[in-house]
Amino acid sequence: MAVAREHGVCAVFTLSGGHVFPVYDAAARAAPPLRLVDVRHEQTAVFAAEATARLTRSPGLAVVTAGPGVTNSVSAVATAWCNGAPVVLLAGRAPDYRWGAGSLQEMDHPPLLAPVTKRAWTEHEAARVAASVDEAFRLAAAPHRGPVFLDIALEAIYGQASAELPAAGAPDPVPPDPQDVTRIAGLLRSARRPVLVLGSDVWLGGAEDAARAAAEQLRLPVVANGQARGVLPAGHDLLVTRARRAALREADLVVVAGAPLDFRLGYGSFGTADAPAQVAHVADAPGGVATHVPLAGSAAGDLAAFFAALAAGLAGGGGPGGRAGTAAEPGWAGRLAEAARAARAADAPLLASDAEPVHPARIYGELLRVLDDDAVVIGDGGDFVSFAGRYIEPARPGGWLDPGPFGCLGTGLGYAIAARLARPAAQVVLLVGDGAAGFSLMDADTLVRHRLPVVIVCGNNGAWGLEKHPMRALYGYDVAADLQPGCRYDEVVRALGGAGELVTSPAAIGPALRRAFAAGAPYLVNVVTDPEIAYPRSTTGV
Ligand SMILES: Cc1ncc(C[n+]2csc(CCOP(=O)(O)OP(=O)(O)O)c2C)c(N)n1
Ligand SMILES: [Mg+2]
Repeated sequence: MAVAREHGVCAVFTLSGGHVFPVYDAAARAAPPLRLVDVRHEQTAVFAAEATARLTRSPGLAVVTAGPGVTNSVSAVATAWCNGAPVVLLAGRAPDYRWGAGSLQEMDHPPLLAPVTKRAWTEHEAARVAASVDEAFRLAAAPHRGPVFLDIALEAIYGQASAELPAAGAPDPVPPDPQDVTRIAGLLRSARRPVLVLGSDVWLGGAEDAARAAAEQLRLPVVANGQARGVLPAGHDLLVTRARRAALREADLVVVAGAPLDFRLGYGSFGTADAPAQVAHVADAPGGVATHVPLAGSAAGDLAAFFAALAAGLAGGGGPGGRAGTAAEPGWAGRLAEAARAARAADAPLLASDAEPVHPARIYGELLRVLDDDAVVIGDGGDFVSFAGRYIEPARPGGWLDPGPFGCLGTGLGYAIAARLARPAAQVVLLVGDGAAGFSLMDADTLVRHRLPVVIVCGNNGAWGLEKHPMRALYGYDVAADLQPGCRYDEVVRALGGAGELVTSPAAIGPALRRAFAAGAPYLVNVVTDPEIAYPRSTTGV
């Protein structure tokens, strides 16, 4: 635990099991003790560790018992893997001396975890535990970040040994190759309609200020994804996320930094069939540069260094488009800004919808009135969360937590627990679908036991909406997509010691949200919404 603390760990997320008691003993007896946050499902522990990493930008730690403790963690580890989140998962393991004889929960875990971690291995020697834990943290935190798994054989974890504490300290950032940056600068210089796409690694890599400065200096329209949402605050004249479709279609050059070129970005194909855009991909490590699309430029390395070098490379001069030293089309950025403004203006009627049953957009209309700039907003669900992504434009980076490309339902309570701990003074709002709620709502008990007030807004359409509507569209009918209409998820939270209420009319949403934020307790606002409203979706991810 001393090693974990050296790496910035303040809380250990866990669910008890005898294979890991020595870890608890070390945390409890440390001076000061390390906070143990014991949850109701291992998945929640790992999601909480992941969200800690994504919010604090230092590694998160989850500790689970052998066998089912590990297998229950796998979906959350895969989520951290897909999100590039530095997470260390420490696990117990059946004893070596009886290996093969069938001990309780005997399982060789690393092969299960290897495909979704940077490394998964077993420590067998008590004397080497400290060094292995140190290695796990270093590896998790080095770009491209990700989860690391270490299990410790029973004899080793219960064994006694003294070991030197490894010296702390992060490795120096590796800047991208200057020639690669020069090439991208050249592309930008001659582009007429450039767009800059920012992804979560911009935030995780501490490059948000450099990215904003570069975008502003070069007058680049910006589309922000994931945790980069907020790098340019809502209302910024270069922020064109709401006009992303036009921006990425009309662009002649798209520079994507800190995000993979996956389904969320049309697999890296921009422009039109007749006039494809050039693409430059910038990743925080060489393995992250896309290989499935032709790239006009690429760079790998520290993203803050990339943006600083790019801005320096393009400084000075004067171009026809008003963008220093470039060939940008006059009015390009302004045109997209206008399209983004028009999209926002077009939202107004739905955000204020008086329809009954409630239109999900109205929930966001009400939420936007009460959200602070530093709020942490978490989405766990289908259509309900897609609406959130459309309507909520964060004021600051790092406060938006969606499940990322693995799309795993059930992140909600784990993320909320971590958010409350990481940002003690900020509003924490979990937006959860009624379907998604089923995966983790029992962990409202954890919020209660650990006195972690968060606001949970359940978009309750009585359905797995994001499956129901597509199945209907494909087959003309749907099965296995209905849930109980108006189910009292608020009563679940009340039964667990929190608070909540049911809302069935649009006018009641605002007052309920205000009560929830004022409650100082875990509070679920259960809003019954219209099951017939489907999110207007253009991508399926397939
Ligand atoms: C663990 C997991 N199981 C299944 C899915 C498939 N899935 C994606 S969205 C969705 C529906 C979510 O329903 P709900 O949370 O109620 O949100 P809604 O779409 O109704 O707003 C399902 C089942 C998934 N993404 N993750
Ligand atoms: Mg639903």
